[in-house]
Amino acid sequence: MQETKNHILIVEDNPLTANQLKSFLETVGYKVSLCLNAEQARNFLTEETPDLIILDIILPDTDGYELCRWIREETRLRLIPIIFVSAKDGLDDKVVGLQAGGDDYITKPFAMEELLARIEVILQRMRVFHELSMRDELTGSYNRRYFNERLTEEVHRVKRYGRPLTVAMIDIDHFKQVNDTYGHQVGDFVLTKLVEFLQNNLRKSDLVARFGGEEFVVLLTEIDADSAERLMERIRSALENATFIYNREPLFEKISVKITVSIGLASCPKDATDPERIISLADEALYIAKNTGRNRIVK
Ligand code: GH3
Ligand code: MG
Ligand code: MG
Ligand code: MG
Ligand code: MG
Repeated sequence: MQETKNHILIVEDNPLTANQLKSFLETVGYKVSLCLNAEQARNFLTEETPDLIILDIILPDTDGYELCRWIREETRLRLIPIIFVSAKDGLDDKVVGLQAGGDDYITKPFAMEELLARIEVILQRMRVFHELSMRDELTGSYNRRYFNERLTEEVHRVKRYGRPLTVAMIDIDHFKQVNDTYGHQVGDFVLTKLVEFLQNNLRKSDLVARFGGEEFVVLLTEIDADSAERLMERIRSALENATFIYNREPLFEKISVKITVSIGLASCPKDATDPERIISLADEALYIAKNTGRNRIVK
């Protein structure tokens, strides 16, 4: 069914309703957490980021509307789908719920099947949304936003477990000439091929992202500066010897393109332990690589 179990938070003060719902959702494969009031839910949400929240409105402390508004104001939580489940069945109640930021509203008593169907529609849409929001459209690599998120997480891991990471900033040399010589379409093709090349020559755990234009960044986990330099040097040299062949329609004329790249490296914790600082050090190293002849690595 689900690849990784989706995590649903139920906020419901009636223990009987709450537990029925919980065991039903667990039976169909969800991981379920339960909070019996708004205060508990707030505490839970400062630690955890569930995939969806089922929210009762009448709670012993703050009401569900208020909790929903609070969730919508928290950056990390604001996109979590919220389904109100309430005995309040007035038109006004529903409108207020949706205006507070609820994605859906279902009245008690309800059929479990209906709630489940609504949950699945929303989660399916969220999966598509997440997939799109982390990818670069042209190359299919991760995008800069996703890279930044992951770098922050990985830096925490470095601090916790002490295993280093290295960031490689990669910029294609004289890429403008590729566009000028062969046209933008071939340029786009080369960008896509470069991503493929990097992914094929890196470890599965390494993350390739498009940082902007013809600049890419690789997040190399559990690897220090020296090993990362050896790894990236192999890639730099393999790329220097590779030829990308574009079949230009309609005659499928073969266009051979060769590129080189300049690479700047920065490692955590050796060079810096702040994500932004790591990126700017890699960028500075890249700048030096560019100014000392290109087609080289600087760390
Ligand atoms: P350098 O060695 O100094 O990096 O030279 P360069 O020509 O690679 O660098 P410059 O910054 O002068 O030019 C980058 C070029 O990359 C210009 C821009 O049109 C091209 N570019 C950026 N994004 C895309 C894209 O999505 N598709 C294509 N085809 N070209 C792109
Ligand atoms: Mg209640
Ligand atoms: Mg360039
Ligand atoms: Mg550039
Ligand atoms: Mg730059």
